[in-house]
Amino acid sequence: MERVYIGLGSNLDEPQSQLRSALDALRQLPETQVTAVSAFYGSESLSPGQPRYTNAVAALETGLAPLALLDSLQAIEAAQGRERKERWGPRTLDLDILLYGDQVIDVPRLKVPHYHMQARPFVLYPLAELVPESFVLADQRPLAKLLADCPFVGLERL
Ligand code: PH2
Ligand code: MG
Ligand code: MG
Repeated sequence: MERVYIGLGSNLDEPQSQLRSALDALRQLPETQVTAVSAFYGSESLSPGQPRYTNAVAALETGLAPLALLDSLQAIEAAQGRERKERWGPRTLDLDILLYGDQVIDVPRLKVPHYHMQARPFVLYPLAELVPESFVLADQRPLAKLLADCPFVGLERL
């Protein structure tokens, strides 16, 4: 079993309900337990002119291999009406693998740790609720330094 952190995001069709449905779907995955869920946070989209996002992070213990987990997450996104028309388009549901144990994964379909997660307050602050005090990112920055480098700006704890 590996400890995995999933970033959840939605900015279409009742985002908070989308996140709650996605958490239920994660709880149904084989070989998987959802061990913790952060608070929900609201923020402006990084892409101007889009609806506000709701984001959260979930901690999982899973026996699914990284690409099997990715397949499962994409199936949940599709089941909740995710349409992939444009990169960074508005979406009913986005499920991103942020961390998969301490593995570094770099294949065309999947890059872990998730790109730029340390620069996005809507990922870092919910993640910080769940990781142990001793957490360090691959670049060796401890959590306190990561948070200091990424101020809690524009985030609303819901
Ligand atoms: N996700 C994006 C683009 N912009 N903005 C916010 N606030 N939250 C997101 O999850 C987000 C975004 C692409 O994945
Ligand atoms: Mg994303
Ligand atoms: Mg994604």
